[in-house]
Formats: sequence, structure tokens, C-alpha cells
Amino acid sequence: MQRLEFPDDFLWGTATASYQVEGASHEGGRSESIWDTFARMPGKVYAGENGDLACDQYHRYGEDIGLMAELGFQSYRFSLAWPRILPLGTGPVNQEGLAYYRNLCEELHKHDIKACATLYHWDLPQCLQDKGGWTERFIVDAFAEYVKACYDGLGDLVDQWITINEPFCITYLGHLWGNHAPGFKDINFTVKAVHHVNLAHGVAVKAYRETGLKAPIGITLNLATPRPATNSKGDKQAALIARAVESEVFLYPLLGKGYPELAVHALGVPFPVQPGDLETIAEKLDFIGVNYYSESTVGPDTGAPFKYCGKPTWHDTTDMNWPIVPGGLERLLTWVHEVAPGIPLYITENGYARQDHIEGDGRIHDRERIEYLKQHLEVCVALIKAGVNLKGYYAWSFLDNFEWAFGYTKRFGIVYVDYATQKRIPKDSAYFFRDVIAGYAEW
Ligand code: IFM
Repeated sequence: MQRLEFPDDFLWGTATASYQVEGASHEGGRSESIWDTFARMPGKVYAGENGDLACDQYHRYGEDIGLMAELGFQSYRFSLAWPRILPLGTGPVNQEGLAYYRNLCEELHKHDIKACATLYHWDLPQCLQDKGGWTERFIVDAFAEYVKACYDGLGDLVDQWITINEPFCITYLGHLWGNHAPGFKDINFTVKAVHHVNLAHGVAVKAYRETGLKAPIGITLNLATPRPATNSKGDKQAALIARAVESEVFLYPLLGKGYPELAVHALGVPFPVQPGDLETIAEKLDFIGVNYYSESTVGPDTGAPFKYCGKPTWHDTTDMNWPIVPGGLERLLTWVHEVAPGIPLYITENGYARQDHIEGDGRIHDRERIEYLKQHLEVCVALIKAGVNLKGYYAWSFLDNFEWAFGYTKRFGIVYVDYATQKRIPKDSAYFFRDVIAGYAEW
């Protein structure tokens, strides 16, 4: 018999993000974000889908939170939409937007669920993008103004703050590969965006400390420690470059280690660092959130932009085509634990995309997702035993939702959403979590 045993104070949560679930994109005084714009561009999002309605959580948060409570979740990680709180990007606060999040937090507390708010999960106000967005330094001051409005308006209700979700996606997917908003393909933009996102995080933490609020504040990184295909020198070097370019450019400055030489060399463009920036980025963190889904395998490629490329592997894949590698979570968190000793860690996302269908009995028997979750939770238990300071786990996602460029085709939820009716149906994996959280997880 296998048994999942977690410390009593381990925090069990589930996560979503504003543009992916809220809908009400033209209600409550919200202005347009870069994802509204991007979704309208032909060919950018599957079948021209968008987040206008999404899961309609804006109107259904009561029902959603009730369901979270029935399943026993202790924390809900959601994100605040910048265009809902400061529709002009900076300047006047939209009280209706703030009220929505105050109501959401109060509803969570009514059910004894903590509110974990991510300040930025990719929905930049379009009016700020029109001035250059993350590629221009003014964005850091704009972000400072926005986060201040959030601390002032919600500081008494938020139990855990996350400054920014997945800087890698904001910068590389949005500014280099072009498959996320704003859709650029420019290495100069990318390198500037990396530095401005890092700096915005630091400024947000600094401003938070000045408020005197006490809830913990951290960041969520989708770190990757790609593995070398073989033990050859070339493959090992490719893996080191990949880790430097994809992860260390975010993690190292946070830890006061500056930008790694290997990445600066591979990117070929200097970071626009000004005096004092590196100190600001390294403001003390209360925790690091790590999102983990998969691990890639790499080798050298002289023709590729950063001289490495992905290699095929034998692993089964999810509906995202992402290899299922639970051992990668162990390698990744062991590395983070080594470079950031003592800092509490949370898995702020982990999950499985699957072609779910309502079956004859009206339920969703998502066995593969449960298998994936079991394997990753077993790794968490092993990591904690090995001394890694892992304090909690957030399942991605609570609901099926708008999966960015894939539209609604990819279902990550532990709760199924029938988009035609907005009916929520907990999948078997939701009941699996209920059992794990209640301490019954054995098989
Ligand atoms: O849906 C996304 C989420 O917004 C950020 N992390 C990865 C998830 C799955 O792709």
C-alpha cells in the first residue's frame, strides 16, 4: 500500500488566473488588456476564442468557492486583473473592480479558505502596452502604482501575495516566440522585458514592506532544469545554457546573484541594468512559488538561437504534448533548495491537460490525471523527507478554462466546465484531492 503523508501545516490550494476564468471582460469598469487585443488578432488563438465569458467566475465565484470548501481546499490562488483595478493603467482606482476582489476574499474567508492573490498573471492594460509595455522602463513605476492600489484596497483580506506569475512566459513567449500577448519576436524586447519584469517584482516587494502588512509575499517562477540527453560534454553544456537562459535570469537576480554570465553570453544582448536595480530586485522574499508540469531534454544545436534544442524522449505526454516526468520535479526543487537554501517553497501550479468528457454516468473519470497527480505528490513527500522546505501545493487548475493560445481546447481543471451551460462537475481528480487533503490518500 502506498500512502501520502504530509506535515499537518502543509497548505493545500488550487489556482486560476483572472483572464482565464473571470469573463465579464466588459463589465464592472474593466478596460482592455493585451490578451483581449491578442485574441482578436487572426490566427493567434485557437478558433479566435477569447476570455470574454471564460468560466464566468465574476458572477459565479460564490458557487466556485462553495465547491472548493466541499473539497476541503485551504487556499485559493487567483489573480487580480490590473485593467479591472486601474482601468487607465495608472491613476484613478476603479472601486467596482476592487469591490469584486474584496467580495471574493470575504467569501473565501467565510469558508475558512485563504486568499492567495497574484498581482500580475499576464493581463497588462492595453493602454500601457501602447506605450511599450514591459519593454520600456516606465512600466516599473506603473506597476508600483498598481500594486500600491492593491495593497491599500485588499491588504486586510489577502493572506498570501504573489507579485508576478511566470516571468519566463511574459518575456520569452510574449516577446521572443510571439505565441503569447503582445506577440513580439524580438530579442532586444525580450531582454529588456526580462529586466523590467524582475525590477517590477523587486519594486513591488519593496513597496509592500513599506505598508507594514504582514502576509507573506513571493513570486511564482516556472523554472526549468532541462536535462542533458546524454552524459556527453556537449549535451551537458547545452543543459547548462538552457537552465541559465530559461531559469537563472529570473532566479539568480532575486537571490542577489545578478545575471548569469552564461545567459548574458547566450542572449547576446546586455540587460538594461541601472545603478541600484540589482539591489531592488533582490528585496527579501518570504517564499518562492514554483510551477512544474514537465521536464525537457536538450542537446547542442549550433543553428538554434541559444545553441541548444529539445531532444525526443520516451515519456508519455499529456494533451499539451508535455512529457510526464515526475522525477523532474525532484531534480528541479532539489536545485532550487540548493541555490536558495532556507527560503520556503510552494508548488504554485502543477496539473494535467486531458481530453475530458462527461461519461455515461454523468461523471468524468480522469484516471490519467489522478495517476499524474499521485506521482507528483509522491515526489513532494520524498522532497520534504529529504529536507526541502516545501510548504504547500496548488493544483492547476480548479476549473477548465481559457488556456491562452489554445483557447478552450485544453482542459486542466479538476472541475469540468460545460461551457454551453457553465455547469461545474467535479472530476474524479477533485475527489482524489478531497481524500489527499483529508489524509485518506492511500492505495
Ligand atoms: O494555464 C497556464 C497558466 O496560466 C500558467 N501556467 C501554466 C498553465 C498551463 O499552461
